[in-house]
Amino acid sequence: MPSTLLDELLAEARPIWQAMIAHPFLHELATGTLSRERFHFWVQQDYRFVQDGIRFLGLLIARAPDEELRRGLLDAVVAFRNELTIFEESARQHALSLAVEPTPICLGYTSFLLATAATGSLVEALTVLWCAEKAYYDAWSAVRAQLGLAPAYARWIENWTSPQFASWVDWLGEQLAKRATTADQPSIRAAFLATARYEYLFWDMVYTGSNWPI
Ligand code: MP5
Repeated sequence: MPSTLLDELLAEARPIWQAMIAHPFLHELATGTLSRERFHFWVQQDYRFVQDGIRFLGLLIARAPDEELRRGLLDAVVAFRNELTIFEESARQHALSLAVEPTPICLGYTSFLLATAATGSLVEALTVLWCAEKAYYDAWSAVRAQLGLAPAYARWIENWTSPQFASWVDWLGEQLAKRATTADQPSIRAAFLATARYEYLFWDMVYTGSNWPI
């Protein structure tokens, strides 16, 4: 597999990526005009996402064939665990309940992640993880470029734009690129596109308040 795999995936998903970065939720966040209600909805739903992200990593660690991959993913579990604390502290500060049901889109996305980790190939699972992390790195980097480390959002911005997070995303991309074969390519592309679409949908869901109709 050529080392351009990652570039090709990003190029194919570019329209989705651009729509994601330009989404009104991120635009309003970056310009300081996002309503508190919308931001709190993101806090509640993303907390659910990260909780399932830990289960996803657990499945992937169990399937990882070597120590290098297991240890890298184990470090990520610790980082995800620390993220839960950021969500919990923010929720406490704003008297916000985190005991909410996942919306259809949140549940769809996390179910897709867990199903891929349980029944997809190892490289498919690495693809969805790399895509989700890269999407957050790019989305929050765009926010940071406009807003800097504004106090209201500093912990989130710092979390997903730090040099450590950037290194983790790069490491993950390298793991994917070196393990993928040419035969894996169609399933990798499908997994990447589905994940990119879910990333767009997640921002859209928290912006519009999309939830179960009944
Ligand atoms: C991430 C996230 C990044 N928190 N939420 C969504 C919808 N996509 C990606 O994952 P992590 O575990 O917070 O680094």
